[in-house]
This record gives sequence, C-alpha cells and structure tokens, in this order.
Amino acid sequence: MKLDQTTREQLATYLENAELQREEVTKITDQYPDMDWEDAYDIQDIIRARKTARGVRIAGLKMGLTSHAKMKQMGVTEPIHGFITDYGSVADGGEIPCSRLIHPKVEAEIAFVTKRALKGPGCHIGDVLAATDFVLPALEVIDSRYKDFRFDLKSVIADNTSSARYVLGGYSRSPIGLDLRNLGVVMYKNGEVVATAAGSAVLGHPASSVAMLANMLGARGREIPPGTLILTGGMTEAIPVAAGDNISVGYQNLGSLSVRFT
Ligand code: 0L1
Ligand code: MG
Repeated sequence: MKLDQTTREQLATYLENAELQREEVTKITDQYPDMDWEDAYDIQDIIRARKTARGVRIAGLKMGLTSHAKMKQMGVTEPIHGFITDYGSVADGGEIPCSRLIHPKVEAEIAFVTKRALKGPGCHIGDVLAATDFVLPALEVIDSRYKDFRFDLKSVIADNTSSARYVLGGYSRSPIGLDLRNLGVVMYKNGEVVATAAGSAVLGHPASSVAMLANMLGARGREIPPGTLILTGGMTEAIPVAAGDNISVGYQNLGSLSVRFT
C-alpha cells in the first residue's frame, strides 16, 4: 500500500460523506496519484466496515465494468467489485427519489444467489453453476460520487464502484437449463426502447463474472459465502435517468421489472 492508514480513513470519510450528503467530489487520485489497487480496495473496505458498524446490512456483492466494451473504453483488463446494501434495495414496481442521488444511471443485469461457497483461485463457470441456487433479473442504479462520472479505476473502486440502488424482479430460476449466454434483455425508458443486449455481453457469460469475483476475492484470502446475492454487471450500457422517468426491462424467460424515478 502507498497510503498510510490515516489518509485511507480520511478518503473513506470524504467518499462516504459525498454519498450520504449527495455531494459531487473530485476524484481522489487527483490528490493521491500514487495510490495503488490495495489502497483503493482498502478504502472501500473501510466504508463497508463503517456502514456495518452503524447497523447497515451488506445485502450482497457486485461486479462492475464487466463488458468488454466498457473495459476497453477504460483501458483495463479486469472488472472491479464492490458491495450492495440493505438501504440500496428498491421493490420491483417501486419508486426511487432522485433527491437522494447525484446523477443516477441504470444497467440491466442478471443476479445470482449462491447455495454453496465459492473460492478462487481456479473458480470457473462450472463451479459457479453448480453452486448457484437461482438467478433472477436485476436493475442496478449506479451513482458515481465523482463530478460528471469522471474517474479512473482506483478512484471508482474506492467509491464502492458507484453502487447506489438496485431492483430485483421477474422470476427466480435455476441456471441449469437456462441459456444465460443468449438470454436477451430489452430496456424501455418512458415506453421507448433505449437498450437491448444479451447475457454474453457480461464477460461472455454472466456466470464467468461470478467466477472472476471468486478469483479476485480469493487473491485477497476471501470467498463468496453461501446465500450471497451477486449483481454480475451491466448487460446494457448505463442509461442516465431523472425524476419522472419510468424504466422497465424485459428479460427473456425471466419476466420483467420496473421502477419509477421521482
Ligand atoms: O456497475 C458498474 O458497472 C459500474 C462500475 C463503475 C463505473 C461506473 O460508475 O460507470
Ligand atoms: Mg452494474
């Protein structure tokens, strides 16, 4: 690590305050260009530990930047991971007040729920499918705390990968017998199609995103416990939303979900 503990704690305060007070901030690498990946995940961990200490429940994990197009755009070869919270959960058909967010965007995703632990290294799609209880449709609402969504990878990891809200909906099904690679989604904003995609947009197969998460956590001596909800990453591009927008997403063989921004 390149940053001392006091600096990492100060940066965690800076970023969590930005989230809680709905305040755009400048990216932290402007001030600390030498910070490394370990510093970035450590700042995220400090934010997570502070939330837990205040009684927030960690509802699951998420992978971000899992599409090859988005990775290429950011000049990286590895996705990033973060966590989701109980207060981030929004009911299917529910409302999300924009007054609590800075500049939200939505991504259609597939969520997995595990029934057995997954631990890297060496975790692969077969391990993930065998350890999955069910999959279900998800919509992630990302809301970078950085001005104009302008950041680099280390800054966005520290900012818990822009995690803000999420909606789970549709049908829960075993992944066995589902063609997740070719599973199509259509996203509508105010009744108009704004994005279409297939499961293969997520690292070739959404289960490979879970395998990669297990391998990334394994490199830090951690695992994905049984019963973990995992958002596998956007199939569609991230679509900006504002108060008054209705978003609905249809998932082939898995039903649909919707949410309204107020
Ligand atoms: O969930 C995501 O893919 C977002 C990762 C962070 C990058 C962003 O905010 O666009
Ligand atoms: Mg996402």
